[in-house]
Amino acid sequence: TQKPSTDGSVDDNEKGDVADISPLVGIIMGSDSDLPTMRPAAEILEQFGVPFELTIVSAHRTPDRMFEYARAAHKRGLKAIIAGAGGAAHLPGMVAALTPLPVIGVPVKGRCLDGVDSLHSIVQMPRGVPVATVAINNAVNAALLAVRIIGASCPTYLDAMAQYMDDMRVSVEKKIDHLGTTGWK
Ligand code: RP5
Repeated sequence: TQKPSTDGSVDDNEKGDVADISPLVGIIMGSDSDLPTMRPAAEILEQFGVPFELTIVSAHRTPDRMFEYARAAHKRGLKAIIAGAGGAAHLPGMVAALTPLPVIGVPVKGRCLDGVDSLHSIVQMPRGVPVATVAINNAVNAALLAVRIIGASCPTYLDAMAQYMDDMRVSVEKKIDHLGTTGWK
């Protein structure tokens, strides 16, 4: 496996260097038109040093590929799948039906209906087949959740998440200091 870049291509400089790193997270999406929305997930995983792969798998246009991908995912060593889709967004739910891995769904906002169609398609799963659904277009949270899932059994990623949370607190506190307060603490 070569380290994928955030646009799904492989950087020539990376070839050979990281050939043995197996991806822990799979980022899949229904169409290349989802890439601008899903790319931030890849950026977060890069930031945390989580090996990942990124590709297009469409529930409707490439159903056989979806079956193959989802059925093999855990055997290839993936620990979580982030699936983004828009409109009649069946990809996350169908993948969750086919894999025992945790699936995180990202509702992608399409050209109509403000992404509520995608949200409802992904979040309204039947009992027994969970998809952890994040907010519309919030691929960042999908990746952070994937890091937490992996971190539950890997102290390196757990510590990195604790650090991320602390950095976030500090950055908000700086803004509070900058803004000042009016009558409260
Ligand atoms: C879904 O249909 C994709 O996930 C995408 O969000 C939406 C539109 O796809 P394109 O027509 O832009 O390829 O399957």
